[in-house]
Amino acid sequence: MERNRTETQFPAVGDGSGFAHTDSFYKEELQLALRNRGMPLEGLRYPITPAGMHYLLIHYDIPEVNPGAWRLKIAGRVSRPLALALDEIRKRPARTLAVTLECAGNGRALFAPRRISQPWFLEAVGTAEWTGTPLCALLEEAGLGREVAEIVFTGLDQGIEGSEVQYYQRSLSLSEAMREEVLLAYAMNGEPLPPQHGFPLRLLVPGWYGMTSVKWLDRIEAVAEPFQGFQMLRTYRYARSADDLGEPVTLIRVRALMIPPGIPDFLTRARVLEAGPVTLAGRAWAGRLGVSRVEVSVNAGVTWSDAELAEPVSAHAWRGWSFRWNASPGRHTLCARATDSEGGVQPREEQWNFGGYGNNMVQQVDVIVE
Ligand SMILES: Nc1nc2c(c(=O)[nH]1)N[C@H]1C(S)=C(S)[C@@H](COP(=O)(O)O)O[C@H]1N2
Ligand SMILES: [Mo]
Repeated sequence: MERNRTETQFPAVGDGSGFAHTDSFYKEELQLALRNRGMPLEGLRYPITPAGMHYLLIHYDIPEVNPGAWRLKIAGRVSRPLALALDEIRKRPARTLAVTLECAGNGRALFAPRRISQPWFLEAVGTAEWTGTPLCALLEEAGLGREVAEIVFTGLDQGIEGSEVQYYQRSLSLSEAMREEVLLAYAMNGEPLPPQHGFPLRLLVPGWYGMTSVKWLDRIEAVAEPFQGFQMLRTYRYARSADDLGEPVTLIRVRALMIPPGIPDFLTRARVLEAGPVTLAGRAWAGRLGVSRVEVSVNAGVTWSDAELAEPVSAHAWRGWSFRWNASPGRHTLCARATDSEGGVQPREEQWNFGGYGNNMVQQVDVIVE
């Protein structure tokens, strides 16, 4: 498609407000949820999430790529534009990093009202070992102009959002793009990237919410002005309303999640466990910061006790926590909350915003002890 706007009106979902006010989900939300799976929370057991269990978020379609013909273009305000084949990228210095990735919309479906979009509860997270070559060295080789302010990353996947026909595009400031941990990744958990995770090459920006890590890279451009594309200005903002620009969504906020204890009721997923000692466990992460503390409450947040912390899986990944609980018969609401290394703590109440981003309020797990 040559045009970049469409006049086509697509049918409204729900009452047309863009929000849902009940616990009933629309078929459009189910359709997105089936395409973009989450990590079952028992997957928190694994320090490195098996690739088939890692969450997925794909705005449009997974693009078809012919790896032989594919080239990564590095262009814009550079003195030596590059077009690199996958083999050439794989021959460059490689780094493998364990990185916890979380979608900025994780927790969106828990907001009231909820934005009609990808309806995550808490499962849009995972940690993989990504192998790739550092972006900074490639940019240096291309020779950045002194006027360069940002680097723009464009994917091969095309779709329509807000009437704009677009390729998925995000930018980073030059200083963020030049950080040593930013990778152009071609492998996940030691295997070539699966199509759904960005084959043949994706950006990986540790510490940032997932939208920054552009998949199916087509080109990287150095620009002199802040990039004002749809995915920068019209979405991924902490805004109060459609007219409010708000602040950009950037780094991952502190969060702890719990492996649901006991056994589930098939349909409702309600948890049932036996009275007596039980180890509650999970993982916690804080984007670029470390996690300094995890606390557990077994009485819906009335009182809190410190959990034990395991070493982080890597400098860019989650760390395990565990807590011994002597479960007494009855109904209990379990909570875990993390504090980051700067003292930031997860809120108990939702911090509502228009797009449904960054909802790191404390998780509650209802259990029935028999
Ligand atoms: N090209 C492209 N890159 C993309 C996306 C996309 O739709 N297209 N989704 C982004 C979002 S919102 C997230 S959360 C992460 C998800 O990465 P994963 O599917 O590998 O977990 O990819 C990001 N990169
Ligand atoms: Mo996302």
